[in-house]
Parts: sequence; structure tokens; C-alpha cells
Amino acid sequence: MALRAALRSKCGLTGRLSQLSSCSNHGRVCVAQRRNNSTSPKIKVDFDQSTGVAVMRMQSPPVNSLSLDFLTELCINLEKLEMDKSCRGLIITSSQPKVFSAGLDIMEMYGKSPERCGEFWKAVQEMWLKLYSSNMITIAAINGSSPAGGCLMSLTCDYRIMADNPRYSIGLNETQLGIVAPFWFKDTMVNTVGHRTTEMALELGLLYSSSEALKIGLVDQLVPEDQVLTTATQTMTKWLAIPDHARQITKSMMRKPTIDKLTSNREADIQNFVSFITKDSIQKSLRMYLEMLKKRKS
Ligand code: CO8
Repeated sequence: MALRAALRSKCGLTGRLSQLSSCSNHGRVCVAQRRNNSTSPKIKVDFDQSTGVAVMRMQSPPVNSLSLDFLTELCINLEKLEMDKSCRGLIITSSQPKVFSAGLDIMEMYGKSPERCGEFWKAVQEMWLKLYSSNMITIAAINGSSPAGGCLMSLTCDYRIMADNPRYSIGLNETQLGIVAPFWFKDTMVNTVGHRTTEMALELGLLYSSSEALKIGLVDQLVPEDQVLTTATQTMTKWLAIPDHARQITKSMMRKPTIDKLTSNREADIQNFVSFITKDSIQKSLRMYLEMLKKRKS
């Protein structure tokens, strides 16, 4: 109850919180969220208490797009793991074939009221804040394409392992949709690959193949697709050998200035987003992009 109350006030997700259910399975604790309207959980967490490592699988067909419901579940799961001191590491991966996450759900930004857009953006901020400031060791096991918000989610992690498949792409492609990556998306990328590479990548909305992503340092390692999760688990063992307090203080020292920039400007950032995204010209760009996605399919 306390967790839900905290999330209600923190995420502003009143009325959207799902029912929390948990089950035990051979020493692992499986945590699933069910929404009040009882649709399937979009996130599945398996926590192995013997290793202190949780694996979070995104399982929202078709492409794990980050809708408000999805983000709500994600935030609740992250909060729960963060509060469990026995959980030291988190691996994030996808259950969907070929896609890690398609980024923000474009339908959440198209034809919605300013109030709804504001609620959505607050949840996006919350996801970033929770992941980027996590005390846990976080590893992204990127087993498919990861554009825009999907790339951002990976960038918040301490380490990124991607499937070595030229068909998969990753990057902050916002300008291709006629929208602009906000400053904290930009800062997260700058902190990872540097200023010049980010400048080009963001202006052109570049999506990189997995090998290009490795070359610029957007991901740390490429492995065959069927080894992404096992490699993430092996890598986690290496990170777990470092004393938590020393690693956590170091992580905070590196990331705090970037985090503070958003926490001290959250409301203004929400207002910026709402006034930008509800402009007729931006709505038109989003409609054209959605049509392009459909056409590409047919
Ligand atoms: N949101 C909503 N629906 C989506 C999204 C999305 N991000 N991505 C794909 N879909 C839909 C498709 O339209 C399609 O719908 P339908 O089945 O009804 O036709 C369905 O998901 C399946 O898509 P595909 O057939 O394209 O699936 P593929 O497996 O062939 O490809 C990809 C998967 C590579 C992920 C591909 O779908 C793709 O490129 N999607 C677009 C990704 C994208 O550009 N995302 C950007 C989102 S914006 C963002 O995250 C940051 C915004 C910051 C805002 C700042 C404003 C100020």
C-alpha cells in the first residue's frame, strides 16, 4: 500500500496502478503486474534470490512501445526491486522477437489532450529518473531494435550488450519524426558517446546498426543473438564482485549533475513537452510518420 501511495504521488499515476501479484518458483520470485482492467502484464520480473539478480522482460506486443500503462508497470517494478536490498543487479531485456523497445508509444503523443500528454510525460521522466539513478547494477540485454525511447532506456544502464545482427538498429531518431529529443535524452547520450557524436546523431536522427553502435560506444559489446542474456548474466557476475557502496557512490558522482538538471526542472520540462507536442505542425509530422510506418509494412 505504501509503495502504491508513494508511486501515486511520485509518478502522478493516480488511478492507473495495477494490482501487484507475486508467486514463488524454485527459489525465484516472479513479480507480475496486472492492471485493473486485467489485461496481460507488460513486464515480467524474475528475481533470483541466490544471486541477487533480477531479469526484467518487456513483453508488450508487438514492439514494447512505452505507453502510459507500460511505464506505470515498469516504474512499480523498478521501485519494488530498488527497495529490496537483496536485489543488487538488474538485467533488462525483451520477450518480443526482433525488438527490444520501439520507444515511446507514438499513439500517446498523437491526438491526446494536454492533460493526458502531461501525465504521459511525467511517467517518461519517472522511468528515466528511476533507471538512471538506480543503485542496482543495470545491464541492457538488447536483443532487437531499440530506437528513440528504447535507446534511452538502454543508455540509462551501466552496460549494454547487443545482438550482433545487422538488421537491428539503435539510436535517438527523434528528428526523423519531426520532434526533438529533450535535454535529458541528449545529456544521457553525451555522457555515453561524447558531444560531437551526439550532435551529429541527434541532428540527423541517426539509427545505427549494431556494429556501428559498437564502433561509437553506444553499446559496449556485441554477441550472437542467442547469447545476449547469458553474456549479460556473466557480465553481471563481474560487476557484482565490486563492493556495492563504492560502485554506487561512483555511479552517483558521475550521474548526479545530469539527474539534478531534470529534477530541478521537471514541471517546466512537462510544460515544454505539452506545448510542443500539441502544436498542429508537430501533430501533422507524427501523423505522417505513423502513415509511413504503416506503408512500410504493406
Ligand atoms: N509507437 C506506437 N506504435 C508503434 C511504434 C511506436 N513507437 N513502433 C511501431 N509501432 C506499431 C506499428 O505502427 C505497427 O502497427 P500495426 O501493426 O498496427 O501496423 C506495429 O507497431 C508493428 O510495427 P512494425 O511492423 O514496424 O514492426 P517491425 O518488427 O517491422 O519493426 C521497429 C519494429 C523497428 C521498432 C519499427 O516498428 C519502428 O521503427 N518503429 C518506430 C520506432 C520509432 O521511431 N520510435 C520513436 C518513438 S518517439 C520516442 O521514443 C522519443 C520521443 C521523445 C519526444 C520528445 C518530444 C519533445
